Amino acid sequence: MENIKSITKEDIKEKLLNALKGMYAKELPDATMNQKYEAFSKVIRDYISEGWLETNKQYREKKVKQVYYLSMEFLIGKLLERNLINLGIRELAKEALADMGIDFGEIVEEEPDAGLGNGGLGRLAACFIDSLSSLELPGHGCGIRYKYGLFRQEIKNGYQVEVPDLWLKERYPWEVKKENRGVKVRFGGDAYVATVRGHLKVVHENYYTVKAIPYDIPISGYQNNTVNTLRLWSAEADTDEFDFVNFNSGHYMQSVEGKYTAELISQVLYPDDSTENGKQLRLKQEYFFVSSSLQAIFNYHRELGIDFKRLDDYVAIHINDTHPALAVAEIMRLLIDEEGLKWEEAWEITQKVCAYTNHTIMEEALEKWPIQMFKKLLPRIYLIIEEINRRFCQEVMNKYLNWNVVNRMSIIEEGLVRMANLAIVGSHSVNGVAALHTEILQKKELRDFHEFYPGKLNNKTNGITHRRWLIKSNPALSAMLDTHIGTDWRKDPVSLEKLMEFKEDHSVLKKLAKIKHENKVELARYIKEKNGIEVDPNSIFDVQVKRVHGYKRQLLNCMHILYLYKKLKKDKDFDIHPRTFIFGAKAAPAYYFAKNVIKLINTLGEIINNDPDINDKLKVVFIENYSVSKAEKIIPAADVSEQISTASKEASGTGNMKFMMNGAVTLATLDGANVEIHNLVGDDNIVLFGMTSDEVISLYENFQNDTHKFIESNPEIAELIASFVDGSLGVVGSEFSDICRYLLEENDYFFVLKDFWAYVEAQNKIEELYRDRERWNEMCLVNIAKAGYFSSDNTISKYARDIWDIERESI
Ligand code: B1H
Repeated sequence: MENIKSITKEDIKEKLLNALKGMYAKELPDATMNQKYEAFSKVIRDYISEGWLETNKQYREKKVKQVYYLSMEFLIGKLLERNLINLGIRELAKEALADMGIDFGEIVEEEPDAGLGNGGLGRLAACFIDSLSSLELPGHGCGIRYKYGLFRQEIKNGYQVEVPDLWLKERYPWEVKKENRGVKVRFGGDAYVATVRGHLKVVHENYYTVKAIPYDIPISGYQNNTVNTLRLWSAEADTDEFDFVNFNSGHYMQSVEGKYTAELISQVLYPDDSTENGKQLRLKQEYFFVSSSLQAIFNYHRELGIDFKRLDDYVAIHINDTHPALAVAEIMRLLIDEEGLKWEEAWEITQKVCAYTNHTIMEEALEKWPIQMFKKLLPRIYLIIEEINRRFCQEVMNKYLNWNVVNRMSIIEEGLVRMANLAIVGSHSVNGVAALHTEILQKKELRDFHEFYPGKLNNKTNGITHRRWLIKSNPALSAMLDTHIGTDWRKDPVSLEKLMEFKEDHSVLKKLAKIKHENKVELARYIKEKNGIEVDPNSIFDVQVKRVHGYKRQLLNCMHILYLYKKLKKDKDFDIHPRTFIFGAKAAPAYYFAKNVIKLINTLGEIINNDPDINDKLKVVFIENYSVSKAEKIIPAADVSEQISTASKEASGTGNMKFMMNGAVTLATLDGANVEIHNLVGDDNIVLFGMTSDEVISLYENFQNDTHKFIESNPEIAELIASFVDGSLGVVGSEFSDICRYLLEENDYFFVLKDFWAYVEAQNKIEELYRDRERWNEMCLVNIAKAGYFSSDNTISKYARDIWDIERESI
């Protein structure tokens, strides 16, 4: 890599001018902003390229063990500024651009957000590959190059409208197409065991193939020379196969159709978060990227001449949720059909190579595929899974002599292939994503497996990269930290703890408050520009940004806002510190309840923001199209972090960690990683409320339909619910029918009402704490100081040591 320190301003300027000439035959004054962005990114990519070559060379020459993180989602966001930071030239680049009359902010804004994920799961994958490179660990991401990422959200008349995300409309400067590294993926046909020249052999015939073309994105490390790869696969028609036949026989339309059918596979990301979709195309996507990734990995290692019986010395495969669980069967296929290994040998290696992360206990997220669909699409893989299952069930039967247990654990059951069971059986490690989540898996959801495979089920609490979520998104706080605790935290975020020394230092606390205030001013300016709403930076910025879901309970937040509003209107003596409630959230397009919640938030905003009686004490703001880049603007400006899921339902959460790192106070249930935040900061620096996960779980165990009774004995709550339908929110009564159905007919499945008063009380506590500003600032400081524990560097070090067995390799 170009020595980080030898890059000069003059060099950047000269290269940028040359790039503009080379790419567009343009001089600077004639270039559009997008051309400047693309040319500039190309210059930066070139700086990274040498490290990329060198990294690949060393990995190859030394045959180091590498991990491949298989994930349907990589929510990477923008890359330009991240790469500048990693090269150590953010300031230099700013100056170079300024010299040329280019505004840095504008150029950065030109980059599309690569929104190749839904939420936490996809963003976690992005943080993990970031950490792998910064820790100099040999590890790469493998995923799908969706032509359309997660839909863009527009709010029209308070409703969510989905618009396609054309992120590849212009050239994407960070990717490199590797045409020659393409592979073919087989679908359909017939698979059976036959005797060929006296030997039993598996035959797979009459299949069709789809071409998989990799696009590689360099993932640079923080001020080191490591550059790993994010490889995203794109589907293309295999023109060698049917196109020409059809063309020649005059079946022009059919051949074109074939092309579109093939390309459909990598066309669009399914927009469901924590819900399984069950469509055949989704299964096709899963096999497509699993097979192409593994074929490429096998090709690479075949070229290296390794002994496949020792594959686990060279390769670790990580299965991110069940979506890539087919990897288990695909590795078996490659080892047996292609490398000629025996079943037992292949199985031992497969288990050693694979590891799986579970991200949710929500029943509706569990992937189960109907056998008929599965068999038809992936006949060879189905045969393998049948055999894995036959052997596995035999083992379980031998141990327990009990069919009930076998049925519970079987991979194939009731006409369905259960992907979680496949992933668990085929892996040597299964991990949950927060201590509480893992405990629930061990005690409940995966209890049988925990007993059958002692030690396999372990915890790895999620993390976030402090490089994006602090260094990049909060430069003022970063600079202040440098001044007071030195710069060690940049490479070793746990040393943010040094800040604790200043817990009672009045001037440091004041500085923190000033930075927060400035970030709030900036967000207020943005809100004014985008929403046309005037918000006061002196009000409490109370933020809930995440996907909308019943269990995340945006409805609880809304009901509290409505409660405050009504109280302010009714009771002239009731006073509160001014509060700005900020939401950002996308709803899955077919999730009607969630869409109803978005309309409710916007309706509340419409009424409250324009009510002169309220006198600016309350504001409600919905930020359109929540994304990684929006999060980077919003989170540094938050005072209160809303983490209010029904206890036991949020596996971990990662937004909670980002807010903490930026000095917001968490208002939370004891769910997911909130439990660990609480343990770190102590009772005094977090505000907790609501039922515990044990209470929630036991309520579910004998679920009572007692919502109506509850409402009857709570007139204030009855009044709130009534206002959804009585026209007092300025909309017709049927407008919130999905919400009313949820509360009244579905018996408030996520216990919004049962936790309501506890939440009101917790919000009062927030208010009280905020009034004592010195005390509040102290809480902010403690949160920042303790946030290093949640750095994804910390998490990834544990994966590397305990699961993957990979080592640091300095380039
Ligand atoms: C999480 C998902 C998820 N858990 C299915 N499960 C999907 C499931 O497209 N699908 O089919 C997409 C996403 N996502 C989240 O993972 C958890 O809810 C969070 O609590 C957790 O922090 C995050 C990362 O572990």
